[in-house]
Amino acid sequence: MHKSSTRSWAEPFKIKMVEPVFMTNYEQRQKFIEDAGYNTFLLRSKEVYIDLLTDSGTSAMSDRQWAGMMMGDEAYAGSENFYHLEAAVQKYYGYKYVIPTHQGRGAEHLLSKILIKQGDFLPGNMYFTTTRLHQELAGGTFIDVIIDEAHDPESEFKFKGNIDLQKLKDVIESKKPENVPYICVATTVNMAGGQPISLHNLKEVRKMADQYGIAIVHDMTRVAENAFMIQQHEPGYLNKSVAEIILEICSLTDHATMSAKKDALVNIGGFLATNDDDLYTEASNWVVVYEGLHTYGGLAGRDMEAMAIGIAESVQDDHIRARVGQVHYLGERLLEFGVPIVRPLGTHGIFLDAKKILPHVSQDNFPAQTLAAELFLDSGVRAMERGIVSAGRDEKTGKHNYPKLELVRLTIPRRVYTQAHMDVVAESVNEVYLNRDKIKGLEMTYEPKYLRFFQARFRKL
Ligand code: PM9
Repeated sequence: MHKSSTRSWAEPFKIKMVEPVFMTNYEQRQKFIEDAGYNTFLLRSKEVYIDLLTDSGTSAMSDRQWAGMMMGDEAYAGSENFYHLEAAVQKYYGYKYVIPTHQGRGAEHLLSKILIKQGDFLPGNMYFTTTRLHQELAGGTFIDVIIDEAHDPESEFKFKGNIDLQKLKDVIESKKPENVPYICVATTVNMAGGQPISLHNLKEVRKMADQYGIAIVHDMTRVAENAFMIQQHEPGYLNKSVAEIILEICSLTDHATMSAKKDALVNIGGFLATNDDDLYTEASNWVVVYEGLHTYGGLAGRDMEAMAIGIAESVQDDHIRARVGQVHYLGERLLEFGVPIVRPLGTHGIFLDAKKILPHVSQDNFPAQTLAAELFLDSGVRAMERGIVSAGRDEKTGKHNYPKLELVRLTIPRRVYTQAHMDVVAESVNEVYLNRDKIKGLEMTYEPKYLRFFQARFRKL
C-alpha cells in the first residue's frame, strides 16, 4: 500500500525484545545537565528517558538483520557480506560502485579529498555540519543555494529542499564552472527541518549541471523519506512505489555519500557510491589509507550484512509510511498545543522554532541550546540544538555564523518508540512552552575548534 489511506499509520511490525529506560526526577536531571555543561551531547545515555538526540545509529534492527549479523563473513578481504551490500546498493539505489566507510563522514572525507581543490566552491541545498567541514578542510567553500522558503520556518511550501536555480546559475557563472567541482544535493534537507527536494527540481538541476559539465553529489542519507514525500505530494507520483522513486532520484546524480545509520536502519556504517570508473579507482585507493580495504572500509562483515538487509527493508512503502507517520503524529500534537514548529512537518524529526519560543533570548545566548536543556530538565527528553552552535564560526572572519533558523530537533529513532512516548514528549514540550517567559539563555564556557556543537560547554546566565 503506498497511496494515502484512511487507515492509521500503525507500524508494520510487532515488538520481540525490550530495553528498559530510566525515569529520573527533577533534582537528578538538574545535576545531570549541569554536569553536562548544558549540552545534551554530553549527557550519559542512562540519564535520558526518551532519547530524541538523533535518528543516527539509533534504529531498532529487525530479526532479519540480527540473523544476518550471525552470517558475518569476517574475512579481511572479499567478505561475502561486501558482495551482498554491493548488490543491494546496485539494486535499490542503482549506483554502479560502492565503497563501504565507517559512517557517512568517512565517505564525505574521501569524496572531498578527491574532488575538491584549494579555492573551489560547492553550491548546495543548505549546509550540513560534517559535509561542510570536510569541504572546507579540502580547501573548498560551501555556498547555500537552497530556495528562500527553506529559511522560513512558517513557509508551508512542500518542497523546501529545492535548489533555487537562479542562485545556482549565479554561483556557477560568478565562480566559473572550472572552480565548481560538483553541486551538492541532499535528499531530505536535515538542517532545514527534514524538508524534501522535488524530482522536478532535481531534473532541472541535472539539466544545469549537464549544461556546465558539473557533477552532482547526492547526500542520500535520508533518500527514502524524501521519496515518500515525493510520492505523497508531487503530481504524478502517487502510483509509484517509494523504491521506484528512489531509483529515479539516484539516476539523476553521479556520486553519493551515505550515512547508513539513518535510512538504512543500521547502528553503524556508510558508503561512497558512484557511477564513475575513475572516481571509483581513486576512492578505492584512498579508502585503504583512512578506513580500511575497499571491501570493508572500517566495517565488520556482519555490519555490511545488516546494512544490505536494512537497505531492502528501508525502501518498503509500509515501513516508510509508518516511520513518517509517527514523526507527523508528534508534529500534529505539538500543533494542537500551539507550539511553534517548522512547517511543513519534516520526516525524521520535529523541529521547534526556538527563536519564536524564546524571543527574549538573543541569538548570542543560544536560544536553541537553552531550549534543549530546558526540555531535558522538564522530562528527561533529550533533543539536539540546530542553530547558532551547530552553525559554527566563519572560517575567514572567525565570527559566529548567524543562521536564520534557530531550531531544536526532536529526532525520532526508527522503530524504537511508541505512540505513548510521543504523547509524553508533546506534553513536556508544551509544559516548557507554557513556562517560556521564565527561561534565560546560556553563555559558552568551552568551545572546541571543529564541530563545536558536539562538545561545547555552557553555563546558565
Ligand atoms: N547526521 C544527525 O544527527 C549525526 C551526527 S551530526 C549531528 O543528523 C547528513 C544529512 C547527516 C549526517 C549525520 C551525515 C554524516 C551526513 N549527511 O554521522 O558521519 O544527517 O554517519 O553522517 C547526524 P555520519
